Amino acid sequence: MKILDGEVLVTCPGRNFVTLRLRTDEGVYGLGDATLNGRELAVASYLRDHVVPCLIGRSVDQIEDIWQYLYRGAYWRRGPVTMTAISAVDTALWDIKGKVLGRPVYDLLGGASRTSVLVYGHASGDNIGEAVDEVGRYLDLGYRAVRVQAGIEGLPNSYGVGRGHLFYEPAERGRPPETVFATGPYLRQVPMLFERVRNEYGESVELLHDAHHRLTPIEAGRLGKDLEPHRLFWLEDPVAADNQQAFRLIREHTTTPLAVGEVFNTVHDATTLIQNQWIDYLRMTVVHGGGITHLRKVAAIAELNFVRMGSHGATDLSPVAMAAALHFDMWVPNFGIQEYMRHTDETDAVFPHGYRFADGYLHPGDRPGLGVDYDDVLAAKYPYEPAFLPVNRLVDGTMFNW
Ligand code: CS2
Ligand code: MG
Repeated sequence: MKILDGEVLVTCPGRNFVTLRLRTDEGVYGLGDATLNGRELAVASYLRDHVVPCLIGRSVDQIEDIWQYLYRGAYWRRGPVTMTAISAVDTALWDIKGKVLGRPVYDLLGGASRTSVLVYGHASGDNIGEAVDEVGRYLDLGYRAVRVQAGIEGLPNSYGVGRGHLFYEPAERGRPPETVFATGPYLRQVPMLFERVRNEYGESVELLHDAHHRLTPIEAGRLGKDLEPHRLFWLEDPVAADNQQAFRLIREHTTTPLAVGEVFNTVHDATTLIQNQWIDYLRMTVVHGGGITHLRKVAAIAELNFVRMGSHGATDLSPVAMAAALHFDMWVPNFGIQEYMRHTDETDAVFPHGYRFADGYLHPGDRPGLGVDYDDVLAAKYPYEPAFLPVNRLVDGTMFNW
């Protein structure tokens, strides 16, 4: 069976999504998410202009060889645009293989290692009180793990704090917005937030927090230490992810578990972290981490170094990426937790899917392949709208995220 063509589909049912649909000469098609938040059209062009033309006529049986061809054959390796495009092709090929064989993708990877996938939701509030209330809302929905974020007192806006209930979207239409950050108030406030949450809801809920790369290593060490009494599942992205060495210092100062990796593209972004066991959870996911073919290798190296996987699952990852992550999570032996931000009804309608939430867990379903589809008619109602992720500055205007 050969690749006949590849369509790059762009739609905006509330936010932008790029999807690759590969069709075969025998009428089977597979889907891959190619969404890179705020940089969507760069991936669409890379796929359309540089990748899809090289795929026509290739055998869909050769998933590994096609991955190697696109990665090693391209001369220009790595980077989020390239790797998101490769991920989309790889995911679509796994979807096709599952459909051809009549099996869900997790079965092809080695079968289920668990009955379903533990997920965490996002409780956000403009202040501590609102965020604490929002945790209760998630517990009522059945979540067993909740990430908690609150706006920083005295600041007009803070990155990573969702607006409204249940949905979260950091990108904004038009030119990139700017958000401000104040380290001192943030470091004082976060331990108070988690003290309140623990007092209100007790010990059984798993709690997580995302620092969104805004601290220095020693600040992160202090935050981790201050959070120890509240027993977090993880502290995510304490520092900018470029410098893997930074995690050594954090590790030396705290037993709060550490997670990083949503912006990583290949294993080379994480080898020092993994080999030194400076992190507990690696947050790379299928869509930005080279597809299922690459991520399974990354997970194997992590497994041998006692690092567990904890896939990124924000709303800017489409239901195709969510499904791929869930199949991966069902199989991967060193699984930790899966992030799960709910998509809007409009998005769910464009991408009908088989995964289901119950009692704090998601199951990918047992449809052949990934179990996700794409509704062209609905998608056509939502044309692309330029949107950007915010730029972060300190209160005095300094660009940071060292
Ligand atoms: C966040 C993301 O989900 C997370 O952990 O860091 O929401 C991030 O802001 C977006 O995915 C960026 O596109
Ligand atoms: Mg994050």
